Amino acid sequence: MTKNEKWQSLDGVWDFAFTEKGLEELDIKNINFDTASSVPGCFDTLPEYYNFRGTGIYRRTVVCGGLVRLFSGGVTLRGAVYFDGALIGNLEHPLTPEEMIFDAGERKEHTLIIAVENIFHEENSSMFHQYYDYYGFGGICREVTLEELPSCHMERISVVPLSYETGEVKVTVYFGGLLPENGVISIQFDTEEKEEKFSFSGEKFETVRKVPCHKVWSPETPFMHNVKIAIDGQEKKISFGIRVLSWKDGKLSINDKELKLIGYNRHDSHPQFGYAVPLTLAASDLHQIKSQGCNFIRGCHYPQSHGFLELCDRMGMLVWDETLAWGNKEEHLADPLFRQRQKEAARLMVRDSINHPSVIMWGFLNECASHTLPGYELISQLRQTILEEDTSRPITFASSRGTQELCLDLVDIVSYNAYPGWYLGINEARPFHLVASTFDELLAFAEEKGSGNKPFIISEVGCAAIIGERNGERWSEDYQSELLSEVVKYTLNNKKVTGLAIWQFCNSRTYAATSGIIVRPRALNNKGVVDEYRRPKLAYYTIKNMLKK
Ligand code: ADA
Repeated sequence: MTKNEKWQSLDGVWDFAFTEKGLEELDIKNINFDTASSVPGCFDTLPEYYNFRGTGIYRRTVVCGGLVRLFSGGVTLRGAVYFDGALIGNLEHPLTPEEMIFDAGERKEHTLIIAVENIFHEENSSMFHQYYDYYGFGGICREVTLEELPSCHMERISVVPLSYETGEVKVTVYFGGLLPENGVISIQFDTEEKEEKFSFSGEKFETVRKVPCHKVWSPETPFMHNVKIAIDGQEKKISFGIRVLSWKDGKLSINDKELKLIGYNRHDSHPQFGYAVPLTLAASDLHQIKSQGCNFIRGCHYPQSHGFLELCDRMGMLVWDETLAWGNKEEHLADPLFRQRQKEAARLMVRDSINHPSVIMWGFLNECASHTLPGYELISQLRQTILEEDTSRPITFASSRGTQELCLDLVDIVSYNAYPGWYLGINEARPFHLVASTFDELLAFAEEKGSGNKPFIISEVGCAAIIGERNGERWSEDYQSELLSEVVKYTLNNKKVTGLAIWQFCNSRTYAATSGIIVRPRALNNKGVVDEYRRPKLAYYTIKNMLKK
């Protein structure tokens, strides 16, 4: 992350207005900003707008001039940005980091408006459908920053570790604006006194450097290095870790040491904050997870925030980062605009998170129709898109298609969501024996399809428990605890299973289903091992005891 005198955080108090109109119907010059709100924040967690659907309009002034980069860490569900009343661009990738570079004109006080709509659109191209099993909160959920840029500027930097033994890293700097024929770039690692200078031209500068006195990043030793990179008029400081991932012979390794991943799916969700989870709460979640002996988080089902990933980097937590989606159907996967947006979202996510050592795999399209031809096509396009940006991490997605799955040849890690003991075995009182048979069958299927040599992750498994219910039946804490202890035992005892992401860490807001046998009491997905306020259920302690042995 870059912080210098040209850079400003726009987080804080903004003027606010709400309207039931959609983004396209706004008359932006005639908005009555009658109240204030916070950025980041989800407006529909506030009492006046609780559960409302419409557009939240945020306004503030900002002093800047010349070429500027506006960065948004993520809005939901879609947004539009206005500068001095003129539309600058749209934010069409929910909860995904996006930026806009534009000319702000004279350096003075300007008016910035970000309007975000939480109205559902049900066309096939829509990125956020109402049926998703997570609530469609509306707001500017993550940070907003602004940087004034020189005419030739660094657009982004990636630092990819090449060897944990020698400390070699590949530094790539991408430039934008007016490209000089003979620019000078300087690179300085950590507290080194000397900076190295190089000349550059064109859009990209690439060099392999050996980091002086390097220390290796691992979950046990999460050591972070820094590099300061400067060109005329601009300086950026990037944090990175030196660790190398490999995936072969059914194993996923970090620095040649085999990993066993155990942890959770985690929604960035809280009843009072929606997706705008404060950093303190994210830190507290991670401490709770870590204190159980877990080392893995699947960031479901959207890219993770800067703050969260920074915490994971520093705490040695390993992360699966994925794009926003949920159970997308064949007709979505075949839609050209949906495809385009998914590919853009994957590119934005990878570019934004590439320097975080905690991110150890890329994912997309949770539980899509991956048993269909359109699914196969889009998954191969997404794989290609990610490989264009990063080849240092394995690619996966969570399949719910069991032995109908068509896309195992397109992933580096086979990942399956399955719910033995909950959705499977619904007519049995204690179907815990289904845990082993379900995952044994999926492992055998992967083998049969020629993907038996790929690491295998149980990317979701779990069951709901209402806090305080202790009658041993479904929906009780004891039932959840017994089921999850079977799952953890199976994972720990099975060499073929590389990882487990239990569904889920905390209860998360969704909708109360109106039909079907399995409903969502209190409009929450109640499968957390802690509830929505992070109060531990029995399973939390059971897992802790098993892992800490
Ligand atoms: C799916 C899905 C999760 C959640 C879960 C459940 O596997 O990927 O987001 O909805 O089911 O609780 O049923």
